[in-house]
Amino acid sequence: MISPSVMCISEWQGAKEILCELEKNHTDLLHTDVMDGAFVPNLMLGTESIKHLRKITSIPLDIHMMVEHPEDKLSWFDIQPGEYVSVHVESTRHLQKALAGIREYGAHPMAALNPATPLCSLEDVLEDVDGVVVMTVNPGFAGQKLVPQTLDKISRLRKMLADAGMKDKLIEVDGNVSFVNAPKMRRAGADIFVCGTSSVFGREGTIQENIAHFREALQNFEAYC
Ligand code: S6P
Ligand code: MG
Repeated sequence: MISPSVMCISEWQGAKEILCELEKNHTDLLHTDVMDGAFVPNLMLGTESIKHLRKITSIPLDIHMMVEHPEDKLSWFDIQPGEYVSVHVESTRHLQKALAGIREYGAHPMAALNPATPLCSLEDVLEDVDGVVVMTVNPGFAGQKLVPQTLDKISRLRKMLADAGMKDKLIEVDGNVSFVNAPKMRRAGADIFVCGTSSVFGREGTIQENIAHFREALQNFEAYC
């Protein structure tokens, strides 16, 4: 699945057309970053913007909550069945409660990990998630460089899930998922790819061309690695 990142749509005036273009190109999800200025050093997409987004696009949201104490804030977002919602392991002392709360809305609970957070922190919530978001940059900003050791982390997570008999759990990758890095992430076992300034919203090529190029690189990942 591909999940273009809303924060990388720079032209707000043309945002609706860009969203239509993403729909026409069968985008699976719309990655929607929420930042509170505390968990990460940035502020982004508030509750009203997210409600508005749902009115202007039919693409299911993939909400990435980079906020402190997300369990107290889930009710602010009008979470819809079928949406993906990720909360950070580092952001709460009540991770299981936050994940169970997301499930109650009929959404897909996802646990997100910063680059430095070890995989063992997930061991006791694997049954509560539909997938894991591996941050491949430190969260907060678009346009950053891959933290290289996260590629191996994706492979280790894929093995950890297989060993636990949970092959169906999804791995989402977020951060510098470029035309060069995405095939390596696919080979390592990733399933959902957040597309930002490194790919779909890169300066060269139209959205249509970039999505086609990106899908081709994922389908034939071995040739691109
Ligand atoms: C970053 C945020 C991401 C970015 C995305 C940008 O904290 O969570 O979802 O929007 O990583 O993509 P790129 O290709 O510019 O790194
Ligand atoms: Mg994100």
